[in-house]
Amino acid sequence: MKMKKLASAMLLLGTLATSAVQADKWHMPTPYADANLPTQIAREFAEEIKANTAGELDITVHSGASLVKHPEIPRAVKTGQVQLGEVFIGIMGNTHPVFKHDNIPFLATTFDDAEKLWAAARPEVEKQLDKDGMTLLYTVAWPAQSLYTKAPVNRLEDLSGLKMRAYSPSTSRLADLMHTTPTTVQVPDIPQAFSTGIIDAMITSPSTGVNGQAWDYLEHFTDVRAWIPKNVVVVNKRAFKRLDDKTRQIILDAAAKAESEGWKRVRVTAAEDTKTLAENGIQVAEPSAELMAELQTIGDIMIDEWKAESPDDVGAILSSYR
Ligand code: PCA
Repeated sequence: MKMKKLASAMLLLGTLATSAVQADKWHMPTPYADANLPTQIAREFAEEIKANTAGELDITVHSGASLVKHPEIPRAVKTGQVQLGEVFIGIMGNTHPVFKHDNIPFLATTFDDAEKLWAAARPEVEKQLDKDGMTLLYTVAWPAQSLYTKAPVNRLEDLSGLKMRAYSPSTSRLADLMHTTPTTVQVPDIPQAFSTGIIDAMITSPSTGVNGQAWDYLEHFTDVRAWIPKNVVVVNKRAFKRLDDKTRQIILDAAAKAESEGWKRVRVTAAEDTKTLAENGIQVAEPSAELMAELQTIGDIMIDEWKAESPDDVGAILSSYR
């Protein structure tokens, strides 16, 4: 009896001693490389938390999917294999339709509208993540998604039969509706996929084109600005709950700052990177009215399909956005 008491007292003391002395080391896998804005913001977020907790919470950012492969990041956070992580919202589109708000063509095509769409979608996204054991911390938007091809594109027919890169369930569907063949390719594999003919076209940001030196393997950028997708940073719910109030607040404050920095800086990045594409010899063109009309028709189809998947959840997002 006495021994048992002593042992548990020592155990308690041990726990207290470790939590007082040892800093918590957390791991944060992110999908994209260091040159990307979301990764830069993730590093600033981690530094801010380390500084404001006087080193008590030390988050290591593992960029470029170096610790966990991109499609596996949500599960790694959910199961507590890592404490937090970053993910492209669209890749969770098959988990629940609320995540598809992020890849719907022509729903929100300016940064102001994308911010409004996010304000409308956020409660639904938060609810769904919470059900999956994750707490939402912040998002970072990408520049608007535009069309990269080898030949000029004036109408949809010019793309017919091409192999189109897809990076989410919604973009696979989009490729189908464009009469192209969707092929899933991760960002680091884009240059090789183009040069070996695995893909002939893609829709992504000027930033991803610049990072992958798109001028080495294609000539045309048609600035359709079809949607503005986002990455989201999530923390394991239990890991977050275990922290004291003060630390939790430090994380939430750093998250709010990361999010507002993201919305501010992506506007600058978008303009700079579009300029860089042109400077390197890519033909940057405004889309023809015909192409835009055709793409918008596809956007309307995708909104209808999306609504049909989950009328209540999706309806809530659409009505509060509109
Ligand atoms: N770049 C990432 C996501 C959106 C973007 O602009 C990609 O192409 O996978």
